[in-house]
Amino acid sequence: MKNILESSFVKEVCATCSNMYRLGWDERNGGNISYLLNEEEVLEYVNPKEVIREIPLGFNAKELAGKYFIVTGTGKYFKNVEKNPEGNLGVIRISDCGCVAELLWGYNDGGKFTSELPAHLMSHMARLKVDPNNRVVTHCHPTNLLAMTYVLELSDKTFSKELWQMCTECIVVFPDGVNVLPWMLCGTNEIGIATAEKMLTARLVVWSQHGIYGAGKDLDETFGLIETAEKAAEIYMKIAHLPLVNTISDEAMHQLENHFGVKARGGYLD
Ligand code: 2HA
Ligand code: ZN
Repeated sequence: MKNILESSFVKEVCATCSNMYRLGWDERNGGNISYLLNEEEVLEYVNPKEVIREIPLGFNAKELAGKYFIVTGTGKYFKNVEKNPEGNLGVIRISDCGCVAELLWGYNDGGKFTSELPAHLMSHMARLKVDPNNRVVTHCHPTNLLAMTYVLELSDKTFSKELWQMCTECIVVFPDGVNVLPWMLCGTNEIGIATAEKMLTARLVVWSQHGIYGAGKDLDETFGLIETAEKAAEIYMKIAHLPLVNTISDEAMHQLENHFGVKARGGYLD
């Protein structure tokens, strides 16, 4: 068995948690990451027959049976993940029944996966339906995106268009826009179901007055997606109270679509 601390997936999750912490998106125990691992790769580091503990999921994830994930732990601080990966992260396999997480490494202080695992695994199931290459789901609390949910109508189209208009590259990075959920109780199966539903049409889902979920094919892409939306939100919050003199027109958005070979969400542009 190779040393899992040397694996690219542990190193990348550690680096991502530190970056997100430093950007101020993950105060205290805020935020969580789940990363669907390639079976061949993970089995270089863990013995699939040595299950440390079985942890009930509290919902059914049968579509993900047999899949391996690395997941941040509940109550853990992103700030500390890099210093102590084995205490703050876990590698789990979803059991055949889809109702139990089989712990193969990590959570070594007796801990368990994030309280937001329903939203994570349900989002994985949803994204895999539209993009078989999706591997990462990330949740965090980016300051400006959160601020926007206090001052803007909570509609998918309004949010998407406002963000697209704040930076030229936004429509290229997230042509599907962002979807928005109203305030809901976090850590529940209900918010998981609602998030997954919204994940069918966009890779970004805003949780009003709470944070955001992003999904993508790897950690870099998912991080970059949230980073781009948060940058746009920052500009929005800098200008929202000022008279708007210029913007990016829908005509300009069409030029961007053509030039970069992307297609904006249907019905969002004139
Ligand atoms: O786990 O961010 O939404 C900490 C959170 C809950
Ligand atoms: Zn949160």
